[in-house]
Formats: sequence, structure tokens, C-alpha cells
Amino acid sequence: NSTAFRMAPEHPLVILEVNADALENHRGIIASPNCSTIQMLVALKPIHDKYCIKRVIVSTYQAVSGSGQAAVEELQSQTRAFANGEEILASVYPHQIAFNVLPQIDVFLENGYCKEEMKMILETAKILDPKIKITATTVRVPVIACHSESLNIETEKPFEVEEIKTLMEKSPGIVLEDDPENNVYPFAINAAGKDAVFVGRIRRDFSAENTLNMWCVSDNLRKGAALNTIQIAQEIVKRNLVRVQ
Ligand code: L14
Repeated sequence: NSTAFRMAPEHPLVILEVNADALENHRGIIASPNCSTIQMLVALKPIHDKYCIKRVIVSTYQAVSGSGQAAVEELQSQTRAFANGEEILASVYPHQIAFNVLPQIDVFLENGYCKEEMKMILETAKILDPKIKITATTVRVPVIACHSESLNIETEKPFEVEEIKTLMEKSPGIVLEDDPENNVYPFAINAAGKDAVFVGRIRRDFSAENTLNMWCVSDNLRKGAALNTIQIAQEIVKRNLVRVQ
């Protein structure tokens, strides 16, 4: 789950729903992708296979638990301080996170992107398809568990919105929650502690050809981290790929 080997060409970077066969050539190290990348690519894979994705614009709304226990405690203590009218102290993040939204995850790079944004871009090229054009804005929100993502997806082939919903419903690892009339859509506190990638708000983007919008939520510590590595371990046992160097 470390970032160390993710972009090393000789080591596979794997999400079973997307590129399980990449496991076949492993040399003892298999990397599990960044949490924001994993849930996005689980949702994009079936669409790419059927309609060929040209471009993706993603904005994330990321939980503090990605930064560890200290960040969870910082959100809780800042929330208490706010309620009690006390001074709010920030140490894990550069600014107050309680009652705030920070357009920064990890450090900034020379090109103006955050490291997290470049991880999503580079890992998508390695795991799914280097031909997909993709840009990302990654944002920290005062949520304990689950990353949410707004995905704008342009495809080569035309689609019907109903076809996309049906496709999502039958794809592995995905649960469709999409009934706006009854206020049904994925949200963080519903997805927390669960294994699936939840998608909803699927609708046509009328401002561009062959383009759709989708909302995607998953538990960043489950499918975004621990669960994905466990699934990889189970698969290498199943495929008889356990190798000791
Ligand atoms: O790349 O701060 O595995 O929410 C996971 C947690 C990147 C940062 C990774 C966060 C990290 C992310």
C-alpha cells in the first residue's frame, strides 16, 4: 500500500476489477494504488470497455482519515473547540479543517498540481489506459471516512444514460444508488465501513458531446486501501502466483 513502488514499471499496480491480469508478471512486489484512484477506476473501467473514455475531469472530496489517526483527532478537537467557542488549533493540516474545505491534498509540485492530483493522473495511465486525458482537483473536506468524487466523463462512442446505469448495476465492486426523486444517491456516512464503490447522480452533461456526470463514494480505508490489498492477496493465492524471493 506504500507509494514507493506504484509507478515502477517493473511492479504491477493492481485493482482486481480493472487489471487483475497484471498480477501474472509480478516479481514479489505488487503495489496497491492511491485511494482516490482506486474508486475512480472501478467506476470508469466498465464505461471505458464499452464506450472508450476520451477525457475525465475529476474533483475529489476527501476524508481526513487518509492522513491518519492524528487528522481524525484534529477534526474532532477542532469541532469541539468551535462548539465551545474556544481557539481552533491546526497542526496536521496547514489550515483549520473543521467547517472548512481545503483545495490541497499532500504537497504542491512545480506544475501547480498537488501530489495527490498527479497520483490520480499517472496511476490512471498505468492501470487503465495512457490514452485517456485526465485532470484532477483534490480537496480535503471535514469528513472522517469515505472519499467522494465528482466525475465528468467524455466518451468516444455515444451512450444512453439508462445504459450507463444498467452497466454500473452489473459491474463488479459497484453498487448503484441513483433515485433522485427519493433523494437516493451515495454519500460518505452511508458508505463508511462498506466494501463497495457506490455511484449515483448519473446524468448527461448537456454542455458537451458524449459526456456524462457521475458521483462516486467509497470508504478510503477499505476499497481505497486495506480491502484492495487483501483482494490482491486472495487473488495471488487463487492464481497460484505466490512467489518467495
Ligand atoms: O497515496 O492524505 O496512499 O488522504 C493516501 C492518503 C495519499 C494521501 C496514498 C490522504 C496516500 C491520502
